[in-house]
Formats: sequence, C-alpha cells, structure tokens
Amino acid sequence: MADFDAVLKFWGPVEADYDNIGNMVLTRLFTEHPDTLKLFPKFAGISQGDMAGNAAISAHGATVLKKLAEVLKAKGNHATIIKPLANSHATKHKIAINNFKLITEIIVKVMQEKAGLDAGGQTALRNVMGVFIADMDANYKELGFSG
Ligand code: HE5
Repeated sequence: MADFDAVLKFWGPVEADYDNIGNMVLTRLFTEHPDTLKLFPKFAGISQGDMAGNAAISAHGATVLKKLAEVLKAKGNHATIIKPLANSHATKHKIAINNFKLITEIIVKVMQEKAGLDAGGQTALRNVMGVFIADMDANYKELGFSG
C-alpha cells in the first residue's frame, strides 16, 4: 500500500476531532521542545498548564492537521499545496526546517496513542513527512531562506 493510504487508514479518529488532536500535537510540541513556543508570538504567555484548554492552540492545531490531510489526500501531487505553505513559513513566520522534523515525531506519537497508528503506519507517516519536508526545503532554497 502506498504510504499516503497507509496513513489515511488511521486518519478517521484525527478527522473526527481535529481541535482536540491538534491541541495535543501543539501542546506536546511546546512541552517537549519549549523553544518552539517562541516561534508563535500569538501564544506568548500561555503557561504549559493552560495549553490543553486554550482555544487558539486548538484552532491552530486543527489548521495544521487539516493541511496535512490535504497533503495526504493529494497522494504526491502536492506542489500547489506546498508552495504557499513554504512561502508563509519561510518569509513570514520564519520557521526553520528542523521544526517540521520535530512536529513529525510528535504527530507520530499522538497518532499512535489516539488513532492506534501501528508500526507500519508510523513508518508510512515518517516517509510521507520526509517527502513533504524535502519539498518544503527545496522551496525554502528557491526563496533563499536558509532555515
Ligand atoms: O501558511 C499558511 O497557510 C498556507 C497559514 C496557516 C498555517 C500555518 C501557520 C498552516 C496551514 C500551517 N501552518 C500548516 C502547517 C503544516 C505543517 C506540518 N504547519 Zn505551520 N505555522 C503557522 C506545519 C508545521 C509547523 C511547524 C511550526 C513551528 N508550523 C509551524 C509554525 C507556524 C506558525 C508560527 C504559523 C503562523 C500562524 C500562527 O502563529 O498561528 C497561531
């Protein structure tokens, strides 16, 4: 089975609860990698204990996961999805590529716990994200962003 389909097989529980799963992903990213919180001026001052109940964090987590769903469902034809994403992350939000690797491992763990993502699904998700990150990186280089 193609990696995209191997991940989409486990997407049901994510799709059913984008806000909560999205919150879990970002709260865990900020807890395990506290420096990443500094990349989000909007979230400055939110303490770790308040993150789980924070509506803005849930909303942005849902945005991130919905974009990943678009990428998964594009099954490789994601150039038009990635271009605006690379543009905004490089030139506006200044997000270095390494952050995409960090969030990948967080999504693997959260999907393992909340969607039952098994070993094959985990490998498939890492593969899909590897392609996504390489394509983001190629766009970053075109834009001259060294992140
Ligand atoms: O780029 C956009 O739309 C094309 C703006 C909304 C958006 C942002 C903003 C989207 C759709 C995504 N992110 C999607 C996305 C998918 C991946 C795997 N992001 Zn994003 N982001 C936005 C990621 C990964 C990722 C890692 C990190 C550290 N992203 C970020 C950071 C980030 C920031 C700071 C913003 C700006 C909006 C904001 O601060 O919202 C609270």
